[in-house]
Amino acid sequence: MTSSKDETVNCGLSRAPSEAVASLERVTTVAGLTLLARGKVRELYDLGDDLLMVASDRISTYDVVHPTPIPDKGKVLTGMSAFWFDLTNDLVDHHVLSYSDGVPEDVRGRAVRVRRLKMLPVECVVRGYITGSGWKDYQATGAVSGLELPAGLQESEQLPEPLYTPSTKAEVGHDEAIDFERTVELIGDRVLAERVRDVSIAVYQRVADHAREHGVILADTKLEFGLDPDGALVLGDEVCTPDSSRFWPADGYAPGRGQPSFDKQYVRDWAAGTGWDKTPPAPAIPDEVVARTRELYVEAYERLTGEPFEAWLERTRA
Ligand code: Q0Z
Repeated sequence: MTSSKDETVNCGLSRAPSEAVASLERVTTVAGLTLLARGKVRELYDLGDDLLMVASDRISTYDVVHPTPIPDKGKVLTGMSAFWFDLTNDLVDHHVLSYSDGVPEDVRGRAVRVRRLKMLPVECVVRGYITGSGWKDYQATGAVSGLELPAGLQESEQLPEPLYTPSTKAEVGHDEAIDFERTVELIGDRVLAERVRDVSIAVYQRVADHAREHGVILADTKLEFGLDPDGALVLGDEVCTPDSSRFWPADGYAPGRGQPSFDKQYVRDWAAGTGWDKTPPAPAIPDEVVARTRELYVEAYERLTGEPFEAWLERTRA
């Protein structure tokens, strides 16, 4: 999203993991692998020809990571992303190679071996509902990413059609909304920029339709693409996880107010209730809130994919 839920920290520009020891920060790395990049809750490793993307159990609310992990969160998000890569495979090729072969045993289930791509410098945000920074921009200007919207929209209202509202990857802080013409400049090829836009909308539509049939609204999502060595467009990163998207329960949805998120609302409500002012450090999460949040993640996996979470663990030999 434009609210940059998982900012990348380039290791060359930040502290190396071994130097983090003196700070309060806790950094775990996969034994024997070279860390290429770290997001707030994920890591990217060098596997030689390929890359390894590893999702942690860390959770952030209000853009701050809590010191307490949610067990299995990384596995749920990896499994959910795998399901969407598969569901959208006829629309666009993806970067996934394997969830088991070549994946170290200690991270199985929450890691994926992927093809190394040349990533495009654009965050491909698609919105089916007006919320978050899109709602803010609309209220201020009547437009989002240069697209004029009808007057009188309410917060969280479904848009007449899904909107492509790209952003740039900011080095630090929140991503910046850009219009389509800026993506043409950044990508350097109008036809490719059009395909990226059209595929983004098609992927959103496919996932949103599936989710809606399972009682879940996919309000918006952020996709990333890259080019393979032949110059073919490939869907990369993660697809429609709760960390890259907004999922709302369809039950109880009503425009005119913000909607509770499927996964994190429970932690957010608890965190806000503690009186925490939403500046770092985030508070430790009590056991009962951790347990309920884990349940909500697993329920989301099972509801959206239609299979027991155990099936994902078995398939990945986690
Ligand atoms: C993904 C990211 C993460 C931090 C680069 N297939 C690919 N080829 C080349 N680069 C990437 C990918 Cl997915 C790539 N990111 C985002 C993921 C931790 C940053 F797990 N950055």
